[in-house]
Formats: sequence, structure tokens, C-alpha cells
Amino acid sequence: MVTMLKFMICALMVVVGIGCAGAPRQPAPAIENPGEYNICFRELDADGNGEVSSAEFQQRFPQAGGDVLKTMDTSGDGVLDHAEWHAFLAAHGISH
Ligand SMILES: [Ca+2]
Ligand SMILES: [Ca+2]
Repeated sequence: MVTMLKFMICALMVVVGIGCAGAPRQPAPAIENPGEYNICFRELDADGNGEVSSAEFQQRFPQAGGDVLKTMDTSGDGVLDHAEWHAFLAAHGISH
């Protein structure tokens, strides 16, 4: 019975630990200096296939983390299309 209790306490501590670790999560990562992204979609799309891959994005914005692309990629397919790019610019008050 005591062993069971210890097990329960351990399990509870693990759950609480995970809960605490997950607490400071932010709903959406903020994008620093969105003005830096005021460039044409065509400039980003190096190979001109109509999509900006993470490699193309990193090439143009090496200082940006992968989270930036994920934030912009609203469809979640891992690449940015023209509409997503413009939606991002519009959401940050950038027009070009
Ligand atoms: Ca491309
Ligand atoms: Ca996408």
C-alpha cells in the first residue's frame, strides 16, 4: 500500500512538473522587427516555384528562427505561398 502511495506521488510530481514546464508557453511567437520582412515575395522565392521553402527563407533571413516561418505558414504545409506572405505583411501593417 505504501509502495502504491509512493508511486502515486511520483506520478503526480511528473504531471505537475510537465504542467509547470509548459506554463510559460506563448500562444503565438511574436515577430521581432516585422518591418525587416518588407520585401517582394519574388525576392524570397529564389527558385521561382511560387513557394518559399524554409531553406529559401533562411537564406534571405538568416537571423530569423524557424518559428517565424511557422508563424507565417498558416496552412501548415511548411512553405509560404504568396497569400500567406501578404497576409503576414498586412497583419503587421506593412504594405508594399
Ligand atoms: Ca521556392
Ligand atoms: Ca503554407
